[in-house]
Amino acid sequence: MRRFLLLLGLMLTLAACGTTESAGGAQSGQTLTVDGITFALQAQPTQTVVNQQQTWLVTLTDAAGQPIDNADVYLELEMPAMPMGQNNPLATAKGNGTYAAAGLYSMGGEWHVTVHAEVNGTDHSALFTIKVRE
Ligand SMILES: [Cu+2]
Repeated sequence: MRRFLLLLGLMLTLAACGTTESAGGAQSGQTLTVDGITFALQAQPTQTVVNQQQTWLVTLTDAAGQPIDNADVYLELEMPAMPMGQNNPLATAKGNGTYAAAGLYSMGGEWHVTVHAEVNGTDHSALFTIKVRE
């Protein structure tokens, strides 16, 4: 299963070019541009279900469309409705502007996923809203 997910991740990474939304709807692939940096967030599996281990793929590109590879990236997972404790998966650089983090949502409902990218000493962040199924 894990091997399959890794393979799937690779395929999604390759398919990500120019694709901001896929068949799974807005939450399987979202893009935001903040401070001239474009944050593309993809979840795997694309169907986001509570307490299911998943991978987030973040791809960073600069204003010229070039991948940003020198960032320190982590996610901040919060529910706007209630305090849920700290849940900040660290992302690992995969090359070509892509970073991968693993973790899970501990409750169904609406989550705010803030992607932090520290580039040359400055923190840039983009907030994504994700609906997690029970
Ligand atoms: Cu909650």
